[in-house]
Amino acid sequence: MNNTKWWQPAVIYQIYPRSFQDSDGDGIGDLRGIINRLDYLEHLGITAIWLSPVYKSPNDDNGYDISDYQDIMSEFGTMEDMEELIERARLRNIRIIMDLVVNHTSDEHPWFIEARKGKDNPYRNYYIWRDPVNGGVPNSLRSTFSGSAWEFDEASGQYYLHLFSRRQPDLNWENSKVRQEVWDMMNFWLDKGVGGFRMDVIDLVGKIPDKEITGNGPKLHEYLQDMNRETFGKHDVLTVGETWGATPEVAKLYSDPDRNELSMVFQFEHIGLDQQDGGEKWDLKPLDVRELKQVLAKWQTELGNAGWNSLFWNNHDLPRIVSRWGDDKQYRVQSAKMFAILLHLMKGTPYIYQGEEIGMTNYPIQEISEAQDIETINMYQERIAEGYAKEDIIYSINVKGRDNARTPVQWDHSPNGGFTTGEPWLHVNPNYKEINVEANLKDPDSVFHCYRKLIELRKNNPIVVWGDFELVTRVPDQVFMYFRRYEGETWLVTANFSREPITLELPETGQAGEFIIGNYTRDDVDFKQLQLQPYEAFAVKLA
Ligand code: TEU
Repeated sequence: MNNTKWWQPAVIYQIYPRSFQDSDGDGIGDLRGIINRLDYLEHLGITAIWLSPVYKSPNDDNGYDISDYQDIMSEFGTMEDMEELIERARLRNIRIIMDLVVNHTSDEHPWFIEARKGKDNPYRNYYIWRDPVNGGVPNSLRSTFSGSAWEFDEASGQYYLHLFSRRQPDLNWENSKVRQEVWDMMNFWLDKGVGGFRMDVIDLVGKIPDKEITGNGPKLHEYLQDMNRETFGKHDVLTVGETWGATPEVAKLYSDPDRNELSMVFQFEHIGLDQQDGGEKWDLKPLDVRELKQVLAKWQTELGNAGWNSLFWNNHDLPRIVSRWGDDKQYRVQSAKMFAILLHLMKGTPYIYQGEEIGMTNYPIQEISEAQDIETINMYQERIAEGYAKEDIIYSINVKGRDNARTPVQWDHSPNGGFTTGEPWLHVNPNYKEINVEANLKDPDSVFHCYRKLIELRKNNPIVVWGDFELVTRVPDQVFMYFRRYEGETWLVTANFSREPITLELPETGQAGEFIIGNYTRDDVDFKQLQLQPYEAFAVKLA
């Protein structure tokens, strides 16, 4: 393919710096820690790192509340460290993708400090202010982190909008000065040689608060086309938008190359499948594998050539997939590999979230005092006030809470899993003695080696990058099976989503050829009588 972009055959690794590797014993991960682990990431084989925010921040939302876009959080290091990371990664052909958080700033950003000085301040219009309505909030917009999205400012008698924490005031994108500030800041980072941007809640920047429109506002795509032209369009970078409400139709608007917006978006349709209709993420229902198959297959086929998928199970906001939809006890290793094989042989760019590649699990809490995450803590307080039972809230937190993904990376069996010599900012999962990088590296059958092999398969087989996808529908509900086809070659990928063995009869599939990868040792693949073990997954070429 002539028009291949570097990010199409790529695999991206997400680092949540606070929890990755501490180098100075303060209990908080840092840039030096990442630099020290580049060998490991190169060994895994990844193409780029998506770095969650490292900018200056008071950490109300762990760096997603930025007080200076052109400076580094002091706990993480200095701008020199950042430049060193970019350069040392580049020497290994690893690019650094920055997190672009421009829906909002911190309330400690100088723009907001100025803005709240009064209605006449030149920065006032950088944010969204409204007069009270009937002595109360302007309207019923809610914050993702519970409560009203409007916060009253005593001094001026007006409310400001915050779709997240009250310490994350929303920027006013209708103000062209704000957009220019964002472009300038992006160019500052592009000039430093970054490999692109992951764009935090980018679908919100076209909001019309007065009409209670937040996602997919009318000017959203115009803004993104401007952004592309004014900033990264001149560079060979990856841009991925975080777009919670995207459908395939909407995703094409962002990622159709002819429209000059983004490389791809994160879609979250599969992520909502264990959430009750009309409820919040905390209102749980069991996963129906049939729905998962239908949703992922739809995304695989509907983007066509006017878009590009990103593939992920995990990020810093989501529970660990092996605990969520797999079995993190008896079949932890098998189910972790099953999710890897199933996703990494699909079409799109896969994202691995730190620790996923060694099969890290959720870590349940007993008391809310053990939680660190603002979303979790605010929701707990709100639901307690509304009369929910404490046990039920804690249960939901253990299933869905964001701290699950944020416990420190488990490097070895030394105290704190080798993450820090100090007191870790968030509890280390006590299973670190068994589940850690060192043990994974030693064991050729580990989850790590499965991920490593999958990354290599993608690099060496165009069918993984470009092949057409077809879901196999004549299989039991718990079996996820698909074909990839490219230039006369066909691969079949299959996964058993249950703890029970399943026998399949698929004589029409023909003869199996070369075995590509699997999470069990098998002698052969016989489609007339195919016995799948609990959580078994494999890929095989058709003869
Ligand atoms: O997340 C957007 C977002 O909507 C999340 O808060 C999400 O709804 C929730 O966590 C699902 O569990 C992005 C970042 O990924 C998140 O870490 C930030 O807290 C948020 O934006 C605000 O910047």
